[in-house]
Amino acid sequence: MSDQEAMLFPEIKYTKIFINNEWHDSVSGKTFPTINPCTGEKICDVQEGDKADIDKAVKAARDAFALDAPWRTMDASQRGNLMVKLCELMERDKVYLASLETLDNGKPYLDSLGDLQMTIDCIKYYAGYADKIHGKTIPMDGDFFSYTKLHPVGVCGQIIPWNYPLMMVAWKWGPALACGNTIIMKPAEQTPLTALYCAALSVEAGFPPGVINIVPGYGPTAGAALAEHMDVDKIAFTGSTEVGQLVMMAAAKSNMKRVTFEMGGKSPNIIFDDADLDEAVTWAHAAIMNNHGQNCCAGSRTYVQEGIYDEFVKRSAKMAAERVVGDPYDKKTQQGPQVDQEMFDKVMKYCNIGKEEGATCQAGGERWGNVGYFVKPTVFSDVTDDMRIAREEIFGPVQTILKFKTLEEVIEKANSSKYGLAAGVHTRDINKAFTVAQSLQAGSMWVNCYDCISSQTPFGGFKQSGHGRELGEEGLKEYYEVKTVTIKVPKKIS
Ligand code: TXE
Repeated sequence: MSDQEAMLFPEIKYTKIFINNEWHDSVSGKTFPTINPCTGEKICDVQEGDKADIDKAVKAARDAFALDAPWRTMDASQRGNLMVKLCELMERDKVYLASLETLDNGKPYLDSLGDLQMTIDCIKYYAGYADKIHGKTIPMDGDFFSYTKLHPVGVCGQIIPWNYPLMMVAWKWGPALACGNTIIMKPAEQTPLTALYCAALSVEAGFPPGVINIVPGYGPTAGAALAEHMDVDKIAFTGSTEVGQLVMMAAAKSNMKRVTFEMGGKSPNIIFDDADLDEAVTWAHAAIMNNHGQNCCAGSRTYVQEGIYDEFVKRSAKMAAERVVGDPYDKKTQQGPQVDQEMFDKVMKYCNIGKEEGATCQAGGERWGNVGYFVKPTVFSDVTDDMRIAREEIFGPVQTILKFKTLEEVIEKANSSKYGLAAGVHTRDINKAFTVAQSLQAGSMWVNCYDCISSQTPFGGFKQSGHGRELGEEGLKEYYEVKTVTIKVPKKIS
């Protein structure tokens, strides 16, 4: 079977809680359904983890982190080897994994394959770091010898969302495993299936029991239990800013565990009059429409300079109207359904708010078809900064196009948001590009491109979009503690 051909009905192999390399039923006996967003029908029931299951998983992860446990006594290079082996198994099963991702999430199959490639690249990138996490020797004053040792933080809770289920596994597991931590992951309730399959692959790869544990379940129960657990050393969260605040409070109130957050955004994408118009329209369209707008760094505020505004709107509306929506297994499809009823309702609500606020709906603005959670690619023009559609995260395929006159004005407007995850600027003038790049409060800044993310480059948010960084060397730093060891010596020899 070629990579291009999806499995239309991938067999569902794993639906239980994964602890100590074994599959468990939930302590409560409860299950929850995961839904096919194309149809609204149930795919299967999954064991519903809760506080009691989190306790079991934390115990397993703690035992696996004991000083004499195989994971702690293993060569660092061997940790890297296990990670590479996991990548090889993902590669072997890529048609299955990408098909399963599409079934559970609704994203086009070719996008799932692309996500899986980035998943593999990310784990491989961090695998290379496993035996290169070096401390320093430090010329301390006095008769002492001092060195730093970079220690794994310990037992790490990882709570992930549903928009990139496979990639989120890699972003979280990669740096955690490279540093030698143990993991309890709670996948999103909408999309638990691919993470569970990756867990099965981790056994085949040879990870010792308890190093990786997965507890599917709901946020306020399983997620909260992880965030407030007294024996979890760190929590890494990707999701909404509102829940991020809850997780931060839970971390503070329990044991002050380390925290890293990647949360929402309302990212500005700025197009100057002198930009290559075709290129800019295409980048700006992709910036908001990719992954159905369910992208934390989506370019959801398109600022266009007044001289090209009308033409830009016209071309953007045409592009949105021509975007192919439908069956995600069809290779021509660019956009599948939103992930669930709640997200569909949220996007439809904002389409209505946009119309009520007086923005002009140039394309879409309504449901696509009459089954599942599909939304027509939508473009609003005449959007002003005070409108809710320009301020709040819609998380759907809704482009809002705002007009600006000057460089100074657009910098101020772009920065006037509680978020600061990403931003784009399109211009042929290097000075304008540089000034914008220097001025914007955003963790990622793209010039004449958008959403260009790689394992090698750090990613994360200013302001309420996040704390800490993922990916790159910066992402690794979030998963180790720096220990300074100072030894009294008889006489300093410099
Ligand atoms: O997010 P939640 P939802 C934004 C986006 C979206 C909105 C709501 O605007 O429309 O958030 O999405 C777990 N304690 N983003 O409701 O609830 C939950 O089970 C601990 C942006 O899906 O934040 C899931 O695993 N955990 C974002 C994860 O948190 C809790 C991606 C995310 O869910 C919890 C997703 C609790 N009390 C949504 N409540 C991005 N940054 O990419 C929920 N969870």
